[in-house]
Amino acid sequence: MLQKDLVPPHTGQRPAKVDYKRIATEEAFAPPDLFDMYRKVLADGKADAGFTSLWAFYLSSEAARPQHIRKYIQDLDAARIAHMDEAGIDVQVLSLTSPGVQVFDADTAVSYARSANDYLAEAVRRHPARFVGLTAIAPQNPTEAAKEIERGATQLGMKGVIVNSHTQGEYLSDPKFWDIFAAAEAFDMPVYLHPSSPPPKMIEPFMEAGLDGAIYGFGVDTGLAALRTITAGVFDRFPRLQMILGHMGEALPYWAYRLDYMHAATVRSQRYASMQALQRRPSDYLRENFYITNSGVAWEQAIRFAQEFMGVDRVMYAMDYPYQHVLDEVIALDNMNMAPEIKKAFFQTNAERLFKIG
Ligand code: 1DF
Ligand code: MN
Repeated sequence: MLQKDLVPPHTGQRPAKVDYKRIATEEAFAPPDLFDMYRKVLADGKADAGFTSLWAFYLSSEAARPQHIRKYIQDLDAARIAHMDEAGIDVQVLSLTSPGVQVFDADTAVSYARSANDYLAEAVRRHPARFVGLTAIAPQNPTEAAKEIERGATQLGMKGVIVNSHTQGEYLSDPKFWDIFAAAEAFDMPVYLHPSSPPPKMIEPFMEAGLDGAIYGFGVDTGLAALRTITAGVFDRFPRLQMILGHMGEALPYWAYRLDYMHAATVRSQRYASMQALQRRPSDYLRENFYITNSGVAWEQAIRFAQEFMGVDRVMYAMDYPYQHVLDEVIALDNMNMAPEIKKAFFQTNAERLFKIG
């Protein structure tokens, strides 16, 4: 059936009580000093165009949405939990907001990641039934990032790792970063590959059209970052590694046929030294080494396609609070035409299994 209005209309209604838990898996927070540090990076003129476009806006705009985000992203207590209760969100899987520490110099990034992780772990200790934490890392120092993954897993009770698409123009497909994947695999920590703005070499045509942010640039850069890990052979080297992509897999499920066809053709014709044969097809890695969430996309047709392609065990719910805090989206997802056990897998049990919750 043709769906006319993709974005649900505002009804002012609250989600109903349901017989599954709603676990939201891509929910952002910012410690109290993060914005001061971001302001300093902006003032120093050191940040790239993507960071500057994003955070100069969110830190200074007086429009309603950025004000809402500034206010609630810093709360890890009553205000956030009141919003969760109102939206019927039982659990938030929390991560340091994008681009986290990846905009800082290496030493600052390493030390700030530690303190942000300590801060998050405290919040999870205060609200153990409501919050789950992911470990933020500084790819600028892969050795320290690997140690922080271990500390998160063994001392802080973290359930995964958060990292954003690129680090000052460098992608995790570069083997110099692979200690990060080794640690994530060894400690059984899924890696949420979250968007950030495209890097300087890529951003100009996005910026001139106003498309660098969450509307499109985020997804393009993050899909690219994920695809690069596949084609670089990360999952041949770390076959048990699991990664998570938001925003319906940053469109990669829709690309899967083309990726398989063109990867095979390119390898056969030996066109690029950087594109070598893999043990499996690109789509196999997507289906065996990735989970995806619907963050920012409360769209049944897209979710059903993803479930068909990925399997119903690999598609999870996310709200993207506070960036996309829309109760009508929760209602729309509750009302998806889907077998009850599949809806429960989407909202609850897939996240429980992957993040070892409860
Ligand atoms: C936005 C969207 C910003 C997402 C985010 O972090 C973010 C946005 C700075 O709308 O500008 O995580 N998102 O994941 O869609
Ligand atoms: Mn997000």
